[in-house]
Amino acid sequence: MKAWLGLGSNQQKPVKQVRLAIAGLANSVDIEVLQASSFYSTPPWGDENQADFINAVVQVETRLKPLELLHRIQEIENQMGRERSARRWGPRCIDIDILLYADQTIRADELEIPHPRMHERCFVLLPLSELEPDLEIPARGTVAQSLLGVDCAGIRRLDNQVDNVCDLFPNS
Ligand code: A4P
Ligand code: MG
Repeated sequence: MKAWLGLGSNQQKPVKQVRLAIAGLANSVDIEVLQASSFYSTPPWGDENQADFINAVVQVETRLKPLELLHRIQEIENQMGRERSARRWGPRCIDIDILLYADQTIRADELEIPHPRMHERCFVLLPLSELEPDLEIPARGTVAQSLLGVDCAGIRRLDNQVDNVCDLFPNS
């Protein structure tokens, strides 16, 4: 199955954290990273009293079922030292969210797909549109259509992007 994941960090050298998370995904059994977006510097959404984020999205191919994929990305977050605080939408060294999983819609406490806030976040839609603007978000229309309705002020694409996922793994 193909899935789209969103990555975000605003602590402990965020560019490095996002690169490490992509490497962690690519090195994970049963997950293949197919493509990675540029990295974007983005103003904090939801809780504005914190540092800017680095955000990116990746497309993966996986045989893991949705909940198995969620648990795997949580393992990667934990290995990277993610500490969960009670502060909603607060600072984090790494956050990996499942945005889309094939064309599935899942509404459970532990896992909601599509990610319930993805269609209102430029920091998700802009990197997604770079890779697949015509991608359908179930019940929301395409990524490009959703992007027209969101505020992208202050978002900046970085130059030191991951042009080629293989650059991260020169020996593999
Ligand atoms: N969960 C449910 N659905 C999903 C899904 N599709 N993917 C549950 C991943 N997790 C999902 O997540 C809390 C719980 O959500 C998990 O236990 C899982 O069962 P978490 O990663 O522990 O906590 P969180 O990420 O802080 O929670 P939340 O409310 O999902 O935060 P968001 O919505 O991810 O927002 N501003 C900018 N510019 N860039 C950002 O990346 N990120 C956030 C976090 C806020 N503002 C931001 C950014
Ligand atoms: Mg999360």
